[in-house]
Amino acid sequence: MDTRCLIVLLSFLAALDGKKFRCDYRYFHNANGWLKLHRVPANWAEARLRCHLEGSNLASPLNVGLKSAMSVLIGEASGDMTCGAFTGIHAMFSRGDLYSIEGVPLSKIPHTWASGEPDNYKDQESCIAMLPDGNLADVDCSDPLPYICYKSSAKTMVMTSCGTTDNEYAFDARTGSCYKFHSVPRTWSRAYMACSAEGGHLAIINNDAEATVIRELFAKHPGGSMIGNFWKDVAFVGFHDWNEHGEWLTIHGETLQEAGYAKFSGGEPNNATTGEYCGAVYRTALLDDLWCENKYAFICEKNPDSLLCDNDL
Ligand SMILES: *[C@@H]1O[C@H](CO)[C@@H](O)[C@H](O)[C@H]1NC(C)=O
Ligand SMILES: [Ca+2]
Ligand SMILES: [Ca+2]
Ligand SMILES: [Ca+2]
Repeated sequence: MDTRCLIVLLSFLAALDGKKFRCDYRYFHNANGWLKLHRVPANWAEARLRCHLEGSNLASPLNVGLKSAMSVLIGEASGDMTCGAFTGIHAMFSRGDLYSIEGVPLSKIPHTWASGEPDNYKDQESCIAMLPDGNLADVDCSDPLPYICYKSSAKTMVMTSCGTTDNEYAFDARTGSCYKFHSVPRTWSRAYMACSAEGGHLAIINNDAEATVIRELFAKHPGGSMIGNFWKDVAFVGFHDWNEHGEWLTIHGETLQEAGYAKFSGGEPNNATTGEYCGAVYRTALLDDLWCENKYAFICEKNPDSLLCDNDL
């Protein structure tokens, strides 16, 4: 094989690598995995959760390869990133005990501090940011910063027909959508975030066939299969009163009638407890209003193609 063929072959393999996890992540050989820069600043806890929900970890410069990949991303975004980006290094569990998300202690992470750091300013700095020059600083976990998520390529992943490596999404030919039942309960807003991070959205029931799909999903998740002290006969889905109490619209802005399914359960919506402004379904797939801040199971829906980014088409 001549060199030109080899280069073509290698770049082809690199392109495949780049698609094995998700197209919004970029593969870095020296980091042995995929990274994604989140430019919209978030506090550390939100950043950790979003990476987790995307199937990755808030990135830390665990080795020189990861550090250089993170520096590339921070460098490309510099200008809006003079304060750097959050790393996964934190002391959330015990002040002063700094570990990466993966549990690697700071003493085992090669690092240099920016001048004057760490200073634990006002005794309020329990998270570690990486500056554009690669040096670290301790910062306030509640101040929003951009951040980077990392997915190691150590485990092989399979891209399913749902356009994701998350094999909990299952395609249903009756609707042409993929569905995932989340049995880890979350508030409605966190449920929305989880579906969005997975490349989907809280399920929108568009017809009776889809209501049947939802009923069958529930049947596969009997109450006894879910861990925790929450009501197991309801799940959040994609409609809301958009804070105009009284009118229900889907998260895509349609009335329930326009969306194609507006069957509330008998007596619902009843605006019980402290006011119920978030959309849910019973096991029957009949609709219910629920208190947004309570935690319940939820159902995500995903277009099988929706994680294809523009540059893949
Ligand atoms: C729902 O209940 C809350 C609390 O009781 C009340 O303040 C609110 O006006 C009710 N909303 C509607 C649309 O009935
Ligand atoms: Ca500091
Ligand atoms: Ca739908
Ligand atoms: Ca209700």
